[in-house]
Amino acid sequence: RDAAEAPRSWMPQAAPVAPAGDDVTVMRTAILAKLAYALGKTPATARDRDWFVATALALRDRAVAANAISAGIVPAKRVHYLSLEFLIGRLLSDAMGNLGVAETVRAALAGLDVDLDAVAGAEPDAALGNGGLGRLAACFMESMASLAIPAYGYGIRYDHGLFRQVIEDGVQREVPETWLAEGNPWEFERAEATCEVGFGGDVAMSVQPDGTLRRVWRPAETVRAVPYDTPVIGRGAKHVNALRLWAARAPEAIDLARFNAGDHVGAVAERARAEAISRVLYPSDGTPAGQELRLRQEFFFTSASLQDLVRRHVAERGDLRSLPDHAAIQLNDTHPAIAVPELMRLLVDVHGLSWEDAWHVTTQTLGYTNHTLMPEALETWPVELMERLLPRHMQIIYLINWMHLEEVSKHGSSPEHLAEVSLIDESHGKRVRMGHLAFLGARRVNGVSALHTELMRQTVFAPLHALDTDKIVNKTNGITFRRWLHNANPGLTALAVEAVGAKALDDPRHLEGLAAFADDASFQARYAAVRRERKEALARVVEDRTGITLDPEALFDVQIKRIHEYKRQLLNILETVALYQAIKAEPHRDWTPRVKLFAGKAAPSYHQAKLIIRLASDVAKRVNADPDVAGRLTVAFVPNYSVSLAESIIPAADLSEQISTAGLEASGTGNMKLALNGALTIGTLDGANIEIKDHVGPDNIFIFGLDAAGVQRTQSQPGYASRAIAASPRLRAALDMIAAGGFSPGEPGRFRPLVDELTHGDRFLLTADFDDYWRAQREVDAAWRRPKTWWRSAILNTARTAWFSSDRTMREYAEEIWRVRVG
Ligand code: 4GP
Repeated sequence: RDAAEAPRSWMPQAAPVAPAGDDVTVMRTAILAKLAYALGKTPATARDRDWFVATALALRDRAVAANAISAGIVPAKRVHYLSLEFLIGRLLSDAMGNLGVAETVRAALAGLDVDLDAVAGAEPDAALGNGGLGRLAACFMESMASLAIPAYGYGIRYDHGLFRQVIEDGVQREVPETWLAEGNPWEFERAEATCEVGFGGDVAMSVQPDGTLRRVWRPAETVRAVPYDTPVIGRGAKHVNALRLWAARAPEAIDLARFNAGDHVGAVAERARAEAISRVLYPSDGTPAGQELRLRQEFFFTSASLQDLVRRHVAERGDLRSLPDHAAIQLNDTHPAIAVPELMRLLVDVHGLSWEDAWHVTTQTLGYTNHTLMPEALETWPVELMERLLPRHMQIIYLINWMHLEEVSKHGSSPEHLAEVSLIDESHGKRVRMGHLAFLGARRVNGVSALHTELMRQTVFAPLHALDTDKIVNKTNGITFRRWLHNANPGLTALAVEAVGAKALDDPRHLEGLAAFADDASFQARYAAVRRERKEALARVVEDRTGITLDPEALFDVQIKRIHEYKRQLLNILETVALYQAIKAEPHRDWTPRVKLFAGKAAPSYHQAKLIIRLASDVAKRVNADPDVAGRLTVAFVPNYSVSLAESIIPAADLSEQISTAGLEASGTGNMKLALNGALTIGTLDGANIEIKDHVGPDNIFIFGLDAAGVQRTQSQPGYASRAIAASPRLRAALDMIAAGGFSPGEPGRFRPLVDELTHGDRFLLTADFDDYWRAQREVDAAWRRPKTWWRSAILNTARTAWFSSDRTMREYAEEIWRVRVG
């Protein structure tokens, strides 16, 4: 195990949640019983991992007990959140926090001479997601449980989550991640609820007893979907939901005849093919899939989830026509968009509803959330592949499309318009537009920030929006404060509770009361002390992982997220190089000491992104070794970014880099986590940054660069990059140094592809924004030198970001999209 992820002395000792009067002895006995009877171990033979499993099992019992109260009661309406990704991280502190037993568990273990932090460090991260979209799903699950919204999360139980990132000489290497290697104590296998999912084959007609004809899909291949349920415990354990993840299994574990004939490998070939579906999380993030396996994954979990909820509805209510009254189904991006024809198939072909009734049920039940407008990330599937893998679904899609185009042409429509709104894109081979399909099948379609939603209306979905202007709504993202403040930053939470009362734990709007302390010198000092302690802890982690020593006195400037050109880590690195050159030129000036931290994974096949990681590492190597800048500038790329690493970086950050090209970051959620923990944002007017600025106030955020309209204007004027470079000696010098091998003396041409992209094209407008970014960074330097105003701004960030709680987001979905009761 990675030592850097281990013991975190901060965990629950300062936890704000009062011990629930829970008897330490009872807890200790429960843990010891699990250790003995579920693991077959004694305290003398138990490793940290064993203690973790025993503790998790003891807590799971309590979740089950809490759930027993609501189990058996059929709720009026349930939410079903379908997501190919759930980026959960560790669950132990969530479970302890929401069960209200953090102190009890710590004391129970301490009495056995066991350190809770070491035990917590033994839990692997459940990294069943790539980035923002998957982490959002995890925050939503936690908030729904805390708000007592009855819900199922549905996804895939990948054997291997997001790859482990190893950095060797600056180069990212992907190593398989093995979170299930020693089992998973949180989950229950529910083999009895297994579903069968088909692929391929053909479509036949069958005569029903009443003489009517029905189409029947006869799949050539069947895969079994076995559900595993993880309890999702809400705050105070008043409500528990389930995250139901499907594992793929072959109908026959082995071909015995083949095995006995001596073909030992061939005998399990079918099984390997079936189980490949839940083997690995698709490691890409925003690059075109184009892989049959990906489509198999999408259909696999969507079909199993729909079968599951349809079966439950029939058992509880009988008639499927009432499905929209009792079930809402949310499609997290287009990955489950195949739900539209699959639900139609289940309703019409399997349950005998009329097409009209089925379409009504479908379009009243489904909702669709879009997370990106980048053309390369909008899913389309070749018609040929769909026809081969899902022949009945392709027929249904054609029928939906035919009816839709008939309707559109009633109002007179040009062929160009019809081509735009069609479910089939015929511009380069025939492909199914999954975004269009989800749009037509959903009652509401939502964007994830105000700007993003507006851009959905104006760009990608403009022609469809014009046909139904009520359909697109905005639901600005949120984050769960219980993980990202209460558990990740207990020191700050304790300080806030002391200042404004424990009610802030239940309703973050009470954090606004902190604004009254923003100018209070002693409060500022305590707020700064909490930060200082987190920075020291982070410095230990970074030293451990990279060997780089950080000075906790310096300003900690962090950019932590997936590595992507549009997120512009390269802009940050260029500024770092320019700053390095400036310090070298005037080493005796009074520079503001800065630590630049980068962390994030690149998609394995995304070469430019991997080169950006390499540049960050090479710049770090040279800068950190140069005595002229020592104590003024330190750079580190921290490997293997994860939810757990985020939990230690975020409370330690002074400055949050949110510098995407305006119009391209749909929302961002790291921006919210960092602002909540009191880091000041340096950012563009993009995604939720705009709303963060509105909440914290323009004096407490550093905004720079082109806005979305400015980006569009600039992009329409070819040659902007060369003009910008010509106009900025500082940018030129930085680029020249990189291009001349200043950071790669052994291989001067190493970063040529990055420099070339900027000088010929610069799709993401780094050159256009560079000078203003430099200006804003120097403003940051100056602000850091005025501690009173800096801490004032930091406190105001914590006080004014309550609106970004995912509880608020979930309430809005519940009211306007799902029409389901909260609590
Ligand atoms: C991300 C967006 O890039 C990010 O802006 C947003 O905050 C997040 O979804 C949640 O809505 N998209 C993805 C993806 O992670 O895979 O498209």
